[in-house]
Amino acid sequence: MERTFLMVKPDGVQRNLIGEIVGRFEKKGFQLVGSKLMQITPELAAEHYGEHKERPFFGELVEFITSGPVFAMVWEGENVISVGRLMTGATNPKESAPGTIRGDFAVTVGKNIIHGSDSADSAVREIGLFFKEEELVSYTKDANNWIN
Ligand code: FUP
Repeated sequence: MERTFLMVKPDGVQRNLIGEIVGRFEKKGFQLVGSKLMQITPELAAEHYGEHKERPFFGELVEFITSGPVFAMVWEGENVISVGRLMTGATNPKESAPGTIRGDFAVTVGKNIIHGSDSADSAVREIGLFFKEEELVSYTKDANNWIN
């Protein structure tokens, strides 16, 4: 089953959007297989955003992502990488459609609430950067067994 790395950025944590975002992915039908509230170090930030290291906004990006706790998650499900990106919305909230997380909650590209892996290779790389194998769980759900 496909897995992706999603992360509520410091602005999303500060604005109390963790529950909203987790709820959207749960209700969609994806399964949470790992999560943690954590502080990103400058070293991890530089590694995570390595592809942007020559870009003019790199310094600000690292400063922002290390400015407060983030909520890192691994989600599992059919096509979760591409559907997760759809649910996240375009990078620039000016272009992200209403109904997407960025379209509903963000105004500027600098503070755009959520990160989501953009490919299968990125997902593997990012999950490995943020989580140890033993922090991820595989399980099946059967809600009817938990009512009585
Ligand atoms: P995304 O995959 O949608 O998160 O976007 P990118 O990987 O292209 O960019 C990562 C982050 O860099 C964005 F979330 C915000 C920041 N960024 C800027 O600040 N300015 C830009 O022009 C592009 C990206």
